[in-house]
Amino acid sequence: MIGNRIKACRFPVDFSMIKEESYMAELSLLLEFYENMYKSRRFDERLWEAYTTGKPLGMTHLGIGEEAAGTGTMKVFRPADIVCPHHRSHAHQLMRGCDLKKLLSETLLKSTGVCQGKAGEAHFMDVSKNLYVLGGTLGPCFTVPVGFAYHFKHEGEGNIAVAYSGDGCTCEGPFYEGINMAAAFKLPLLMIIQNNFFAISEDFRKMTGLQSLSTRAAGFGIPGATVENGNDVEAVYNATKAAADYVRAGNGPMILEIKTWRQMGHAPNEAGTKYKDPDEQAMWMKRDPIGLLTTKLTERYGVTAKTLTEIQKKVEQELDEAWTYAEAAPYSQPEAAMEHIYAEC
Ligand SMILES: Cc1ncc(C[n+]2csc(CCOP(=O)(O)OP(=O)(O)O)c2C)c(N)n1
Ligand SMILES: [Mg+2]
Repeated sequence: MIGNRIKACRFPVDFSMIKEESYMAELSLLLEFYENMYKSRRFDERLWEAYTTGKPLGMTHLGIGEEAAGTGTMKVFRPADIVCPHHRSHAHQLMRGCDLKKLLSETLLKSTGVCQGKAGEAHFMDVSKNLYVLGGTLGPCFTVPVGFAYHFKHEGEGNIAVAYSGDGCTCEGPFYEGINMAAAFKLPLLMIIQNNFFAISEDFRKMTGLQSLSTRAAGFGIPGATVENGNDVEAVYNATKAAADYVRAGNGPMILEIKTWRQMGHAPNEAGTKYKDPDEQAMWMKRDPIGLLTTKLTERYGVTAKTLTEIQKKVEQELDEAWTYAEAAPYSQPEAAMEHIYAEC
């Protein structure tokens, strides 16, 4: 039962009644999750290797250890929903189907990137996928998905807006203004807090008086729920499905918190982690999301090591091709700076 692992506060669905299998389709879905999580892990590890060997990179934030959060949530949303991941979101972008070569090119600030290398990671926007990264001015950017949700409410076609935030960003004022407006107008907004415990070097339990950030929902008169082990992709998927169904049904917004763990430093150039409790780090390393899923696949479903190795080889080949493509591509030229500022009518 996922009820043991998900704490709900004023959530209208009784999680204790949802069996793990109720929303989970079948093995093929878990294998899809595995492929995406492995791809995201290797994407980030290669970026780390590039940084440590002095290759030129744009600003990047690695999601190593947080792959289940992006993968399990993103699978739930429809193509017409508008999703706004935060700055640590390669797993989210890959699961949404963003092109690997264009994603890597954008990270390397090349003209073959989805935004011609002018956005980089923080402002990555793939309009064809209805995906807009909110990674620039953290806080004010949360009012943007409220606008999308406002549009969807009036459009009336059952689409929802999804905003992601880290734990730290939930301490910014516009976060409250945005959610308050969404609550007041009963907008179809799902707010996902990807709580990796740290905002750069600050532990959220020192920044706030809270143990769980979804409890903030009570202050807006909306439901909130927390996935306590957000490294379990199955639990993440099930909870997100229930939450998205609730918002899509016209009940107004809700907050879903996914507790996970940033295994590395904040960013490659801020790689130190001395501020972390070593016992807590060790506990979460044992809960590595890919490790948990591998155990589940092999022990519960009898998936062989050979099958997983084949997936890994396929992913490595795709990544090799993407790196060759992106590294060979030119940077945007100065004259391109004046393009794509206004919509061309
Ligand atoms: C308004 C604003 N203040 C500060 C920053 C710099 N900054 C970038 S990421 C970050 C930490 C965010 O922490 P959290 O929300 O927990 O997300 P995480 O990085 O842990 O995924 C900060 C302070 C920013 N981008 N915008
Ligand atoms: Mg954080």
